[in-house]
Amino acid sequence: MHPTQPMHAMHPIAAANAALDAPPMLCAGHAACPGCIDALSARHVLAALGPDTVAVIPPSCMAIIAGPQPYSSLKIPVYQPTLEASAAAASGLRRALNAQGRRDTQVVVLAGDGGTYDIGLQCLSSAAERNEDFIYVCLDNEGYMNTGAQKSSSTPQHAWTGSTPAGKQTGKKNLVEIMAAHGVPYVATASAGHLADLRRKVARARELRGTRVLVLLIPCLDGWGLADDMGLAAARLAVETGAFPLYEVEDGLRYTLNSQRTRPLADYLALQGRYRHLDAAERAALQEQVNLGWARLARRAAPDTLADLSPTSPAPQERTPC
Ligand SMILES: Cc1ncc(C[n+]2csc(CCOP(=O)(O)OP(=O)(O)O)c2C)c(N)n1
Ligand code: SF4
Ligand SMILES: [Mg+2]
Repeated sequence: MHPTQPMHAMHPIAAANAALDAPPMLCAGHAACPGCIDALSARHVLAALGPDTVAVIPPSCMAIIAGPQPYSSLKIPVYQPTLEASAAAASGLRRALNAQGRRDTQVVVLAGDGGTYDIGLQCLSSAAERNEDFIYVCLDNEGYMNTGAQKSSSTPQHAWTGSTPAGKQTGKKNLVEIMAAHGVPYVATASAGHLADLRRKVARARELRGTRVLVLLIPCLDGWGLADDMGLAAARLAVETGAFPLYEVEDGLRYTLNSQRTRPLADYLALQGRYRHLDAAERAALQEQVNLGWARLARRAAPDTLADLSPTSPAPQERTPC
């Protein structure tokens, strides 16, 4: 418990777990770091998908949380591929299920950012180009966390990691834009700090076919230097400061912004040990990056953004899910 919380207050994670409105597919007693919202996020995603789901989980915190068979914490079948092969494994599972006539069984990937932004990106890009029929959830904790917090291409600029002790020199790769540029049916960001929005997006992804991608921000208690009850608070601040805007992109074209920017980035940075070494210029530079990213997103989500597309312009290439 945080010292400022009253003793009788429910732990934020317990409160978010209590908000589950379907039977849990992820049981208690798993191996996540206490207080981490990786498990909480997966629990809500899987509950929204339901029991007729097969999971693909590459090496990551989520693989540790799922645990080895026969001691899995998940109530659904799990296939653990190599770190680079999640999207190929999901493609193959989808085709095998289709061959068995199980077209309604969902295939979901639960992968980390290292396995998505870096090591599995070629594989995910190929699957997206074929519009393979699965839901890909990136549990983005902005680093290779279960191996000791090394930087990934999702780590933001200036953040400390075990392999960037003076702060990362380059910026965070924009996975949503990369996937949206593939023209897949659905790409969205979501957060366990905004559960109703998260559940709605999983439900939306579930009703579509083809490659659907959800990016969930997972503040890593250890890797980000957070107190063990600050995971949800950090997730909410990421959204409220615009560091992690909630938005959706359909067919690579239609942008919908689902969150507002109500606080300065400094509130989010102050919570985290990984930014403790920053000077004022670096803090200002990060705020400027957020401002630019927000302005670009707001312009894409503006109602008249698609108005310029002439009805006579060539129709996008017709694609059906494999
Ligand atoms: C090709 C390859 N390189 C390195 C590893 C070792 N490894 C296992 S898990 C992992 C970290 C994965 O990071 P991420 O995907 O971000 O998941 P997280 O642990 O942060 O949840 C690494 C480097 C591996 N399994 N395969
Ligand atoms: S290493 Fe970080 S992201 Fe992984 S389970 Fe622990 S707190 Fe969560
Ligand atoms: Mg990671």
